[in-house]
Amino acid sequence: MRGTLDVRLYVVTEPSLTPPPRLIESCLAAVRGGATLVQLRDKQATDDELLLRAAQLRDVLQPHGVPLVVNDRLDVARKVGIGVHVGVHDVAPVVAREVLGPAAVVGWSVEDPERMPPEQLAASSYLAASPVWVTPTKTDTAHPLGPPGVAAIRRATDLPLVGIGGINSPERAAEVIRAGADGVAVVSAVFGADDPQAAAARLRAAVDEALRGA
Ligand code: TZP
Ligand code: MG
Repeated sequence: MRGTLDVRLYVVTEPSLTPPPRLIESCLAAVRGGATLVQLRDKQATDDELLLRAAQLRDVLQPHGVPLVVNDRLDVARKVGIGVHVGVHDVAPVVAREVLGPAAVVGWSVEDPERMPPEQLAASSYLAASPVWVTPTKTDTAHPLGPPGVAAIRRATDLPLVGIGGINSPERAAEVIRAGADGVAVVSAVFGADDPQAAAARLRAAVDEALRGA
């Protein structure tokens, strides 16, 4: 594994699949199944709701040693003392790094291996190749990178790298790892499953096996 951050199984919340009453329990189930990193992604919550959920999740994940990042919201990350994940249309990693300091987790979505300025890479803790495949979970994505796009990003950087988008089976998870990623980021494959813990465990096993073969 490259870097020190464990990105083997990265779960991303989605309000329609992890509604607030079940948010904490869903994330803990994913962690019991082997999730190593959690992103709170909720574009509907009010500021107060997001702050509260972020603080609650931070507290329940902390004993498991699983870091929490919040999608987009640098202000929330700063107030709650967690990391942030930014995309191409959000604040740049250098800005997030400046605000959150050297120890924070700053994740960056990359849609094009040709557009990864060195200063943004230097400010990032990990990269998410986005999307690997078309996904119904997020339709306003860039053109899918496919495993070859993941491989191109891998060639350009040693940062911890995950694929995201359409990773809906252990087979696809293994394909992303074989392309050079260190882990996979998923929404529906875990949180859309009847048994999120078991689904996470199956994905994690596929990732671990593919990493052993990498
Ligand atoms: N960013 C790029 S694709 C995506 C996000 C948040 C959604 C991934 O969802 P799923 O269900 O794992 O395909
Ligand atoms: Mg974003």
